[in-house]
Amino acid sequence: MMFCFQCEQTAGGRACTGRAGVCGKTADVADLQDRLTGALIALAKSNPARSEALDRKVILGLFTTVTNVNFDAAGIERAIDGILAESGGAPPYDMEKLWSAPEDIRALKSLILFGVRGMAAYAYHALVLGHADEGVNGFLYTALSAVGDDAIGQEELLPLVLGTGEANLKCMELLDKANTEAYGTPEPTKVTQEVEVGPFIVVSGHDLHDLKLLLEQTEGRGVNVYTHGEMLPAHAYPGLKKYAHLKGNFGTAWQNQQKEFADVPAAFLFTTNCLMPPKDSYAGRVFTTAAVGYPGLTHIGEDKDFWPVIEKAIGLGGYPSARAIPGVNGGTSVTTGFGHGAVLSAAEAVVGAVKAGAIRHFFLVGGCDGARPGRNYFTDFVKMAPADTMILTLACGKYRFNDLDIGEIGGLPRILDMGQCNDAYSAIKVALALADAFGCGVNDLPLTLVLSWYEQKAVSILLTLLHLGIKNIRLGPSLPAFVSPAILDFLVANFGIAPTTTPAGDMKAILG
Ligand code: FSO
Ligand code: SF4
Repeated sequence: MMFCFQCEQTAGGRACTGRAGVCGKTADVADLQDRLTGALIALAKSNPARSEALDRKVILGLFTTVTNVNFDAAGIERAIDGILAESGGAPPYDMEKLWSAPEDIRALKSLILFGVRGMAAYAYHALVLGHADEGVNGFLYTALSAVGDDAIGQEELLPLVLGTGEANLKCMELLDKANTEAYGTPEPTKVTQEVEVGPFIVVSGHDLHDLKLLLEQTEGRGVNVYTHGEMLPAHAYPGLKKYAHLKGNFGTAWQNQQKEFADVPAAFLFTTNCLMPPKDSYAGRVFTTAAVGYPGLTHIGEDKDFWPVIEKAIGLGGYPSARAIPGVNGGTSVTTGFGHGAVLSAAEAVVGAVKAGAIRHFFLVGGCDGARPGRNYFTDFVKMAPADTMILTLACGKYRFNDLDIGEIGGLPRILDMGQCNDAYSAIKVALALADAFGCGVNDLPLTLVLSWYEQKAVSILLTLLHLGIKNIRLGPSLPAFVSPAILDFLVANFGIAPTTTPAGDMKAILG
């Protein structure tokens, strides 16, 4: 029987244990993902001779087990064989030992394991752009060894939990460097949600390198490219927006894909999560690459020859007339590109606006979106935010409100989209710079973090925020099932983490 409780939509708020998880992962695939994790742990414990190639395998192995990435048993089996071949004959660690460990040990090890799974996704995106960090990669082995250490105690695990956050900060910084060195500093950019006539490809996920390769391969072929989900911030990078056939953004957040992709005469490419089991009505048009996999879908391999995707788009032909695919609030355009480069270049004006009382408070309302009805909280919260407050946002949770026009303060839109989830790094940089400008600590700023979480990248980011000592984060729509009551008490006592309640109640508590 499967056991998985790594994401926010886990069954009954406890664990997915039946024949399949809420995400559609079958028990067989869950077992294989456990076996892959067990093989990675055995490898880490065997003190292997590290190499770039081995680090890459470990990074990809961890990334493969993130929610909504890989549902393909055959592909996961190959990954297991690849890891076992490196671990000197050591058998995979039995993950049952982790799932049945005392609940506080299990909670701490889960925070570490899920945190490094999320971090590995970022390490992978940096790696394909030629950037790696020994501190980051080395930590993956340290973390895996600790998860597989049956004698380790809470005192040793706690620093590793915060250490995961520290390593992830380095990793997000690395990815920020990789992205900006490759494609330039993001600039504020208005993105249409209207699709033009003619063949088109919709690219989802976080991997800018895959998008760039696809843009090169589609150039001059009469095939337009649209971003989806977490790929939206790509429009802000000079090195990507220069492609005239990168036209706009299609649809909203990941959980709406089964509805939004039906009957669309286009090809879809998933470079990362969040892939949902495709419906028959459009499965023949969905392609995967890198760590993503689903049985029956065409996978674009390491050669990154996207011709099957392009050919499919040409065959489907696109819409016969232009069509708007509005956001969840009916808006037909969104703005992105307010990373640390853009925001810090306006820092003087922002600091001045705070001092003059034009900006009373900043909210970072960001994180993942998901299917739970309670996630309306985040739309309502932003709608309710007073006119003298700014909303910083990032990741796919922003689709709850990024098509709203809630005005400007001092020439800056009140909603500033900082980018993908990994661009939490930008938010951290901005917060540290503001604290510097005001001569105070980050916790003394007029800034509150209201975070939505779904999968393991959000776990890694949360741990980074805790590592930085950021307090009083509000987390929703529900708290992680893998955090035991005692560990939650610890987080509340030391970091003031609070579950979201109601938008009005939280707003009142924050602004007084
Ligand atoms: Fe969303 Fe999915 Fe970026 Fe996540 S598309 S939920 S935290 O993968 O990674 O925000
Ligand atoms: Fe359940 Fe989430 Fe695990 Fe999928 S990833 S099996 S939904 S806990």
